[in-house]
Amino acid sequence: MKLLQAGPSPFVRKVLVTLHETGQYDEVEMVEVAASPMVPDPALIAANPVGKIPALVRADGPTLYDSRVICRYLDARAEGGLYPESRIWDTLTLEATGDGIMDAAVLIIYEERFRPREQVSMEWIEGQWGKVSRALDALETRWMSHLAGRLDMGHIAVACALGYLDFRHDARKWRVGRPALAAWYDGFVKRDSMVATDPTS
Ligand SMILES: N[C@@H](CCC(=O)N[C@@H](CS)C(=O)NCC(=O)O)C(=O)O
Repeated sequence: MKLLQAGPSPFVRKVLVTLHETGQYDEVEMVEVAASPMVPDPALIAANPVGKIPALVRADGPTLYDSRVICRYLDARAEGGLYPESRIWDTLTLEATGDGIMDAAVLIIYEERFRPREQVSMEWIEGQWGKVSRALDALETRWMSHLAGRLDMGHIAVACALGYLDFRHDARKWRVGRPALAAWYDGFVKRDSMVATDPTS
């Protein structure tokens, strides 16, 4: 299998953490591509018409794209138990919450990176941060008992989202007012899979 990926993408990190947690990391070759909404990499578009990473090229089937699809496939392949049937809807909703934080956090970076300075909208950026902030509050108030439980894909998505906030939006200080989530993350980030995929190292 080949994983089309680039730099510190939190969506790619979800896949990498899943590969580590399910013991499949050595079965995947990493292929660096350029993920840009303005000038998409031809190699990436050939694999994923939407032009986004991650994409997983398989020898025995069509290419998979979108981290949710890839992670679920990898988990099924290794029987990793990251999508437990007994709490599947909670797990998927928590994964969507982590992904939603990533989407908004990445779009803030894109607004600043890809738009001419005079077109950058602070209102739009703050709207995106509002999504991040509300999702973090929901994690703090409603999801801590789930996060304290056995590892599933919800944990991985939330941890990758928080790691991305540390990496790109440190100045926003997401930990302030969210002590339970901060304590959970400070423990989770010590897992081997998180250490091995740390975007700052
Ligand atoms: N829902 C997708 C989101 C992936 C995504 O947004 N990837 C970004 C990099 S972090 C990307 O490829 N952006 C290029 C673009 O928007 O054209 C997933 O879960 O894989």
